[in-house]
Amino acid sequence: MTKHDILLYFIMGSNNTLNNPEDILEEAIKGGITCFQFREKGENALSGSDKHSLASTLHDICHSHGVPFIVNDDVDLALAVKADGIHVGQDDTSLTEVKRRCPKSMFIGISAKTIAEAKDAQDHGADYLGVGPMYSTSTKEDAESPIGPQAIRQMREAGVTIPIVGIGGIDETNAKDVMNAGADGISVISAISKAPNVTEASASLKRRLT
Ligand code: 3NM
Repeated sequence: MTKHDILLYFIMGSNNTLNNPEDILEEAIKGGITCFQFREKGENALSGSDKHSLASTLHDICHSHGVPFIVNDDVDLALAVKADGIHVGQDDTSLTEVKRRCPKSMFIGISAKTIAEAKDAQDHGADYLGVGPMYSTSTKEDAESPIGPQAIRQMREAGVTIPIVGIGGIDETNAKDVMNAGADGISVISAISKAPNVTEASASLKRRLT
């Protein structure tokens, strides 16, 4: 995994859109997303074979376009569909356990909110960090209060060198501020999944990043 892969990191589960998730993913890929995370969580989230089946379909779409496919917080599913990566939160399966269970080729991302969490993840071999919420978000039901782009700046100053993607409430108006603070990319759900024109929203976000 390179820093380029997380430049425009799109996350979606079936409940983040009123449309067909396959179509949304295809349109987002056309707009230039560089990475995709399947995050099936919250109200009306799929489980069991329905979750597995959607993961496989979205994985196939990603693969046919050379876009890395990452599974959120479900090691069994990530292994079953041979995902390119797995993302875990601080309260999910520990990094040590994820590393023990997953092949070395599978990259591992972890959410970090504080310098201590970021350094700990770096020391334990995380491949990238998701830092947030940058701004207030209504997409994640249990999101904490925003920490702002300065949290990324402070992590960089404290010696965190692994790739960082900012997350939470990011849109066209604030994406550049997150990058300027030291992020290698931005991670979004609603700015893409709920956009009236998904391809144009993705392309437009990407233009703000470089
Ligand atoms: N994780 P949107 S915020 C999935 O702070 C997620 O770790 C967050 O959705 C964190 O782009 C968040 O619609 C929701 O704000 C991101």
